[in-house]
Amino acid sequence: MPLVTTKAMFEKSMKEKFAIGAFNVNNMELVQGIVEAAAEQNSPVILQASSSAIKYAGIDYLMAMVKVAAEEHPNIPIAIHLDHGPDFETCKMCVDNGFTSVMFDGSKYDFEENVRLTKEVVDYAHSKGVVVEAELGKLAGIEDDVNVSASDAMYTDPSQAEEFVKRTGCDSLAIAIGTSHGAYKFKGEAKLRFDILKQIKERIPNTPIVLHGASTVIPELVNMCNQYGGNIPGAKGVPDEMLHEASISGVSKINVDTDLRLAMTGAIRKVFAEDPSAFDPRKYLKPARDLIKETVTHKMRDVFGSANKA
Ligand code: TD3
Ligand code: ZN
Repeated sequence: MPLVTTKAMFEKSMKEKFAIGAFNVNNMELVQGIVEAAAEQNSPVILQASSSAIKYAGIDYLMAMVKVAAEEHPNIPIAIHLDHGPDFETCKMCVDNGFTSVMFDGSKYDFEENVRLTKEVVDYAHSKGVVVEAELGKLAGIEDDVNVSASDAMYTDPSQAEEFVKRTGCDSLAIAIGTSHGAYKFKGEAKLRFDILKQIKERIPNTPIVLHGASTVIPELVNMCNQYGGNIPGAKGVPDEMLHEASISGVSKINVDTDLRLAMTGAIRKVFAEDPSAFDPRKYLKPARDLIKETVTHKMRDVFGSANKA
C-alpha cells in the first residue's frame, strides 16, 4: 500500500472506538521496529517526524525509509506526518516532499492568530490532498499544576474548539487535557481531564482528537535505563489504563516518543553494561530495534486497541 493520509484510519477509529499510535522516527531501527510491530498486529500506524528529526535524518533519507516500509508492508495503512510544524514553510516543505499529513502547532499564539496561521496551512495542504492536524490549548508542565485556575486556563476550551475547527477546516485537533511532553508528566498522581474530552467530543463529534505527551514512561524501561548506568529518577507518565480509556472515549491518535527513546536507550545500555567489549553497532542496535517492536506491539495490542484494525 502506498503511504496514505489519516482520513480513512481516523474514520474507522471513531466508528469502532480505538486509537492509532503515532510514533516518532529519526532512524532506520525506529522505522523498522515500529512497522514490523504494526504489520504483525495488522494495525494502522502513523510514523511522524518533528522538524528537528527531519533536520537530523534529512528529509530525503526519511522519506526513502518510510516509502520502503510502506512497500514492504502492503497490507497495513501507514501515514507519514509532520509533528509540531512550527510555521507555514516547514509544513509546505513536508507537503511538497510527500508527507501525507502535517501538524501546524499554533498553540503558542493567541486564538485569532492560531486560526489565521492554521487556515493558511490547511488551504495549501488540502490543495495537495494532504490532511492537517492543529492544536488548541497548551500542554501542561508539571509545575503548572500548582495553581488550579492557572492550569484550567491552559486546557482546551470546548466551545473554542468548536469555533476553531469550523473556522480553520483542520482535519484533526490536538487538545490539552493534562498531558505533557517528556519523562516527567506528573508530580503526584497522574490526572487527565476526561470531563473536558467528553465536552469536546460533544461539540465536535466528527473531528478526530489527538493526544500529545501521551507516553506511559513505562516503568520497566526507566528501570532498565537506570539499572545499566542511566540517571532518570522520578520519571512518570500516563498510565496504560488512562490511555485505554482515552482510546475508547474518542481519542483517535496517541503520540508516543518518550517510551521509544527509553526503549532504545535501555536496550543499548544493557548491551554495553553486560559486554564492555562490544563495538559492532549491530550488536547493540538489533536489541534496541527488538525492544522498540515489543513496546509498540504492547501499545497497539493491549492499550490502544488498534490491532486487527488495518
Ligand atoms: O509530539 N510528541 C513527540 C515529540 C515530543 C518530545 O518527546 C509527543 O506528543 C510525544 O510525547 P511523549 O509523551 O512521548 O513525550
Ligand atoms: Zn507533541
